[in-house]
This record gives sequence, C-alpha cells and structure tokens, in this order.
Amino acid sequence: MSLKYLTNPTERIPKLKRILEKKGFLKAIEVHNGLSGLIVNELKIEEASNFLEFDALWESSLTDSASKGLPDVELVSIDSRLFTTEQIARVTDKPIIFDGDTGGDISQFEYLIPRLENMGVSAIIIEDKVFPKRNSLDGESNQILEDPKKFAEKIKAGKDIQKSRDFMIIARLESLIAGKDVDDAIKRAEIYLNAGADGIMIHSKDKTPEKIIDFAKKYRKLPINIGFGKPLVSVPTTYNRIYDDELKELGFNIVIHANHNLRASYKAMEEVCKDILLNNRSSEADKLCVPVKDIFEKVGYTVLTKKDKLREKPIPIIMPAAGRDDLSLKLNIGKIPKILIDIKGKSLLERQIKRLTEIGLKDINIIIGDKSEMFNLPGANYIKNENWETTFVMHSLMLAKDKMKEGFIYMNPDMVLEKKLITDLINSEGDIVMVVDGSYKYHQHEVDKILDLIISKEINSTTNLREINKEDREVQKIGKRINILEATHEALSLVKFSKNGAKNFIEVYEDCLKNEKRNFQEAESIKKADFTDILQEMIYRGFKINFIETHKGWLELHNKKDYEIIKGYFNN
Ligand code: SPV
Ligand code: MG
Repeated sequence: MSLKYLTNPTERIPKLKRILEKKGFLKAIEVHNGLSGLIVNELKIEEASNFLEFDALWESSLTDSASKGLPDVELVSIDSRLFTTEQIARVTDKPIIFDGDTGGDISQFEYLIPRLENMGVSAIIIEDKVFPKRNSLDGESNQILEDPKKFAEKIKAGKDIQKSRDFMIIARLESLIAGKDVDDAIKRAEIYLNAGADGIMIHSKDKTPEKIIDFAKKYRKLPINIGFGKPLVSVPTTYNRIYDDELKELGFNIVIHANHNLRASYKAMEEVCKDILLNNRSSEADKLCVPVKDIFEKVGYTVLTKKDKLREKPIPIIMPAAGRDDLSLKLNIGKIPKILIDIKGKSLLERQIKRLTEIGLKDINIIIGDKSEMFNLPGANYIKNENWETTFVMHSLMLAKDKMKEGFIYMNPDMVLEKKLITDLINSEGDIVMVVDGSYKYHQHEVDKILDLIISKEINSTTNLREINKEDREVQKIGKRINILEATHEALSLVKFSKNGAKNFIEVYEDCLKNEKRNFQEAESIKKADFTDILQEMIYRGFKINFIETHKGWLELHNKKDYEIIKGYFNN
C-alpha cells in the first residue's frame, strides 16, 4: 500500500551506501512510475530459506522517456524526470539511483543535486557524453564523448554542492559505447575518481562481457588512493547471459537491470490488446491481467476504504482492568489502580484514552473490578466485573462479548503505545493479529518480569522496521512458560480480531468452558486461563495467528522502575 513506506530524505539517502558497506554488492532494477516502484519495493521471494529481493530502484532515462512515448535523447525535461522520481520516491523506501544522463551543464547539474537530495534519492549516475546524448544501446548514432576534464569539473561541482555526506555521484564511462577501448575508459575512470566521483559505471552494448571484465580487472589495479573501495557498476542488458553472482565475483558492486519492467509491460499490453481484438471480448485476456483487487491492494486502496469504515464505525477497544495490583502501595501513594496513578499530571489511562480518541478509536471499553468507584474518566465505557475477586481475565473479557462481535482490539491498559503501532495493527491483514517485539532477544537477560513470549514460525526473522507491516508472519507458539532461549519475540498485550477472528475466539473459549476441570494449556483450568492460553488453544486447533513486529514504540507499567521510565518519557 502506498502510504506504507513513507520515509524522510535524511533517512533514505544513506541506504545505498549502507547496503554497499554491509553486503559489498547490490542489485537494482528499473522502475518508471509509482506502480512499478511499488511492485519492486514489495517483491520478496523465499528460496531455500533465503529471501530474494532487489536492493535498489533505477530511475532510467530510457524507460521514463519511453513511458511518455518519447525518445531517450534528454528531451524529457528535468522537471518531468523529477516528477517521475517523486512519484516513485513517495511510495517506496528502497534506495533510488537516478539516471542523470549527461547531467546538463555545470550550473544545471548544481541545481539538480539538491533537488534529488530533497527527495531522498541516494545516487545519480552521469555519463561522459555531450548534451543532448543519444541512448547508449543505439549502435547507429554518433556517440560523442565529453572532454574528460570538462566532465571531471562537473563531478567536482556536484560533490561541492551536495549537502548529504552519503549522496553518491557515480561517473558513467561511455568509451566502449563510443567505440573506444578499455584503456580509454580506465584513463577516464582515474580522472573522474580524482575529481571526487563516488563510483564508476562501465557501460557496454557488446553481446559478451569480455571488455567489461577486462575493465574490472584494470579498475581494481588503479592506485589505491583513488580507486580503492569505490563501487563499480555494470548494466548487463546486452551481455545478459552472465549471472549477477558472476559479476559480483568479477569485482562489480552494483548490477542494474536497466529496462526490464518497461519492456515487460510493453509486451504484456500489446498481447492483451491483441487478445481483446481477436476474441471480440476481454474474457480471454483475463489470464494475462492481474485482478483489479491486486491493484487495489498494491496502491493502498483497500487500506484506505478500511480506514473509511473505521472512521464511520470505529473498531471497539476492550481493556481488562479488573484485577488488583499493588504498585501504588510500593510508591507510597495509597491504594490506586496503577493505570490511575498520576504521571506528570495525567494518569496512564487518561493518556491512553486521549491517544486512542485522536486516531478515531472512540469505542473504548474498560472492564473494571477492584476500586471500580475510582474509574470515572470521560471517553470510555466501564463494564463492571462484580466477581473480580474470584474470577480471572477471560471471565472479565467475556463481559464485553457484545462489543466483540464485529471485531475488536484487545489491549492491556497499562501500556504507553505510540499511535503508529495501533494504526499499523488496524491496517494489518489477518483474522487475529498480535503485535510482538523482536528486540526482546537482545535484552533477555535484563528481563525481570514474567513475559508473554512467542515462537515465530519463521524463526530466523530479522528485526527490521520495514517489516512492521508484513502480514504473513505467523505465531507457532505463545505462552509465559516458553523457554526464553527458544522464544523469538515478546508478545504485547495488543491483539486485533477481525469479525471472523472474534467469532472463532468466542467459539473456542465457549467450547473449552465445557471441560472446566482439566488443565488448560499453561493454566490449571479453563476458568483460570489467561488470554494467551486461549490463543495457544486456537493455534492448537489450527487457527492462524499472525503478528506484526516492532522494536520500539511501547512501554509497560509493571513496577517502580517502569514508573520512573514512563515518567521520563512524558514531557508533560
Ligand atoms: C537507461 O536505462 O536509461 C540507461 C541505460 O541509461 S541504457 O539504456 O543502456 O543506456
Ligand atoms: Mg539512460
């Protein structure tokens, strides 16, 4: 969905360098509009327990021009190229490499760099040809090379003007395209690197890679002070029998598949049009098209309409708060339920109600028991568990059964949650979705509380913020007694149930109540079951529980230490 990857320029620009530092090699592919950007940004395929994906997006002049029905001769204005780039940038979060053609003259280049930086573009590649260039794959045109000294001045001007330390200016050598030899390219590479270029792209339209391989060998022998560590880029369009991994072995650091998405869509569009004409209807062409629903999903339409519905009828929040706790006694402030304890002028519950209301969640239901007379904050419905002293959390929760029927969010009220965490949860797919924290693995030893833990089905998951919205991740096991070394995440008491998820949850619980004497998951009996025991029972019965992952954005109030931390978190 299109709002999913919102990122800011300062965070985004360094991404290309960071991947190069981390992996030494990256793959980019051409995109020419928002949709192609989204497709590449989201594509992740699992192969032999590895995830395959493109690392970066190439904003190609050839395909940007062709999408507009125009030839690739620096005819499409810079404003138009930047508009395409902005379309791509605002719906993706992978690093973008901008095809800068010749870069124009020095002054034009100086104006271009800050505009790219403002959009969060990570790199520009400029080619050493004379404006207006002709596309490099065209063997017929006269390919006129720029004077290398003049080109070097342009690179230097660009490096002087850029604001971000991480923005890269990569010089593209067109010697082989213009019929010159590898030595000419090497000489030029040396001059450009001396001028401050952050990397070199060697272009070729040969059918075989011999010359670029020869170039790569000579490139790595350039004096250490200029060439060392500077990435080398290849664009294997014509010599594409070579594998990306082979290029990596040969010393290349970036491979750009420069025009394939546009060429693929051209072919698909033509085939569909022919099919419709030949069949006198479009039914046969359906097999060549994605369903409209997929487009809705990809561009965020589905999420948007879901939000519309939520605004009309907010999903109910149910918070169990009936039990007794003694934090206020430990703080020497009398007997107050911990969520009503004053923290810099407001209680946790007051803050929670305010936050939820601000994101449109106005149907807030709190199950109360101990000290129920103290709960009178406006903005919430209070449901009293008269038997709070002798019953357990599931009994309390079921007092709000009527509120569950169309779907609901279960939430412990003793948490501080950032809004994004709640909206990410609401926007997630799946009948039952929990929020879990993957950073738990890194501070297991510091944990002095009994935690709800999970084991993920995909054990080697990474704690990557971009995965917050990944909905296909599943809980394999949940409970308090999971071996901490086996656990992959800590579960937050924050779970969303769709209408179907709520129905299954209620049915499973009510079915379990029929066997009240026996041990029930980690509990002595169903009556004493915790919320997590029911979830574990559901997994056991084959229901799917998904999760979204975070490693920040929440705090919990359990003890004195938490109280101090939370006090420090709020400014007022
Ligand atoms: C582009 O994709 O626009 C390029 C690569 O510059 S090429 O078309 O091979 O010149
Ligand atoms: Mg180009």
